[in-house]
Amino acid sequence: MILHRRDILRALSAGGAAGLLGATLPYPAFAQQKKLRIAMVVKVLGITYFDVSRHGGQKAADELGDVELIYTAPTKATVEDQIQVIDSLIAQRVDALVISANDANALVPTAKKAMARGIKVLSFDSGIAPEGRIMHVNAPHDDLIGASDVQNIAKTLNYQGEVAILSATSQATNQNLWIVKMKDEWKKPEYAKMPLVSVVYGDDVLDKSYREAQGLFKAFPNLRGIISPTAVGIIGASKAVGDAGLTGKVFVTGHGLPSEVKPAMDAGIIQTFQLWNPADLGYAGVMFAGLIARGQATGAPNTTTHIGYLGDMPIESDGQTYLPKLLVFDKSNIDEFAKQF
Ligand code: RAM
Repeated sequence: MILHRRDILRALSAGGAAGLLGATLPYPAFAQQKKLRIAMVVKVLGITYFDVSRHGGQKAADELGDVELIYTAPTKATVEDQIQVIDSLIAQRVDALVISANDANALVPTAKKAMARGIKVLSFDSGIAPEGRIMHVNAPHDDLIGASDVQNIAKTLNYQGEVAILSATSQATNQNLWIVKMKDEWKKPEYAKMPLVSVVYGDDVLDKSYREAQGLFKAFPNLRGIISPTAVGIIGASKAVGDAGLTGKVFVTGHGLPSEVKPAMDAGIIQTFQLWNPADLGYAGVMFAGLIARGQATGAPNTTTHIGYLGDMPIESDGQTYLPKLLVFDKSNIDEFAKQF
């Protein structure tokens, strides 16, 4: 077939390049979105909390369509190991990174390198410092979480007795912020007879958390409470209390998955503890990353983005969006939540 200039012009005005090439080539193919590869990098492998976040992330990937979700982490919750994991993802030229940071500042150079290559970098759960990420998808506000941790153990102990904190790693952004906020709450006069005696670190490792709790029993024979704001530490601390025959004397609270914490609550070691839905956190992280990578959101402070079933999520002036609901668990609701996560 010989095409004359006027035929070409007619074809172009009728339907663009597809009109010219004939009906066999579907025009929408030209408009199709690029397949995205989004990597979710958590603190460490093997933690149920992050496995639940991953499910949320996968749901977001499915809803975004044409997204491959890569879920990975180091085997130890250290920033050095996490940098290696991220470097290899940069080499694989992923489109976006959604990172739960083992250290807010030490990840910045690596995150900047990724961003310089066009990779969209977000943090979720545990933040990267602002210069190393576009935005941070956070749990509920840190001050709310920290204050509630102290209130929870105070209610159990009737505002009396020595309390220690058993955290995750000493560099974790989220745990360290919560500890700062707990200490703020602790300054209030109602806690005068409930002193904070020590802060120790179980490194998000069950064995180490267990041993750190045993160390606390030895060092503080009058210890009455442990706040463990980590889904691993709360289990290690509770097991140590039970094994040491201290049930009824030492009580535990903090952050944990209802399904994992329920036995300790049934045993009377924990009366109340808290969390948010980790699946929501992973869902929001991946959804924001996908929308930013596709140019459908900026992730900039003071903007609001519709995040699927979570609805409109505003990014505050600090570059963070927060989950709205802090869930506090006790005997009245543990069974219902243990079925969910
Ligand atoms: C631990 C992790 C995570 C934290 C939860 C509550 O498993 O450190 O970052 O958010 O606990």
